[in-house]
Amino acid sequence: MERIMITGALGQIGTELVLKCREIYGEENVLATDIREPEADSPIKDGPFALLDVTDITRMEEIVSEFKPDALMHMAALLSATAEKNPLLAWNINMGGLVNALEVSREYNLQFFTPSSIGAFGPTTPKDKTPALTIQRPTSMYGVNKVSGELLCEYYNSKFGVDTRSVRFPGLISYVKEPGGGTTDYAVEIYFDALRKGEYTSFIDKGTYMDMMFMDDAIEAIIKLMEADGDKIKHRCAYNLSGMSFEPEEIAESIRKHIPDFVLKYDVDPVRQGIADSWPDRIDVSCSTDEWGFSPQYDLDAMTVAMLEGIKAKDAATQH
Ligand code: AKB
Repeated sequence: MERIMITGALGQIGTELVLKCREIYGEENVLATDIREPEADSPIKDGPFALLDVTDITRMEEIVSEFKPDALMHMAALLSATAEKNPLLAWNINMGGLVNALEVSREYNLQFFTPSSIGAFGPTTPKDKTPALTIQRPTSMYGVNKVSGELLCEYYNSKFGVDTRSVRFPGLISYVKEPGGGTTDYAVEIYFDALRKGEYTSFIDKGTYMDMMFMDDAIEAIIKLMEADGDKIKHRCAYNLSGMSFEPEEIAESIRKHIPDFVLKYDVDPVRQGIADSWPDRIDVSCSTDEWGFSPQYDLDAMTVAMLEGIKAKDAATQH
């Protein structure tokens, strides 16, 4: 990769991906695109930016032919809870955007990355040590989009030779840009509320295990997978990724090592709880470790330290 275009650049993953890629490949070589303008103080403004609605293929082609990237990272998508509230919109954005991005990659010979998710699994998938190749019968619209997307990436690789690469992300935990509309978002909100209010009300119930990962590990993984030799990439649909698995009481315990009086309460949202219950408890990442060297650095306690320090620094910066 030398010149990269990123869609959904103002989202939770996109923001940190753009900043890291600019650090590695040079500011002028990473084009951020999104459906809205960056805010006045956004660091994304320090490098090239273009407005792009990913359902508009003509505009996408225009941008690609001007910027001349050699890689496209397609991050624009609605997350699980939002998709469940508006399934048709989710289909149009998640599938319409993806097929446009794949078409443009085929036409301009771009290396391609897009994330899948643990949402691509469903209630009939093995819940523990879920293998990379297994039953995928999701019951949410987001899951339907993700399985279809995985198959579409595999198809563009085998049919047209597009160098497609993808991972199934677990819940991603970060403080730079907060997520929106996901089932795993409770595990981000809990850190912000722990520091700012000393308590948090979780919409996900006690005892619900889901895979999670700290954002730094997620960004490292994307870059490592994209830079890996093509002949090591045996799976063109998506690789399982995870840094840890926990339930709400365990993250609360980790927070109490730093904020002893932290209080965790529950007000369970049936929609998001239903989605969480249909996902695996703990997936197996050995395929990613063995084939292209995936090696996450953060466990729950290390992530808690990084999150609390990061949010404190962010809050201090906005107070000055
Ligand atoms: C969501 O909760 O929708 C996402 C995901 C796991 O894909 N964070």
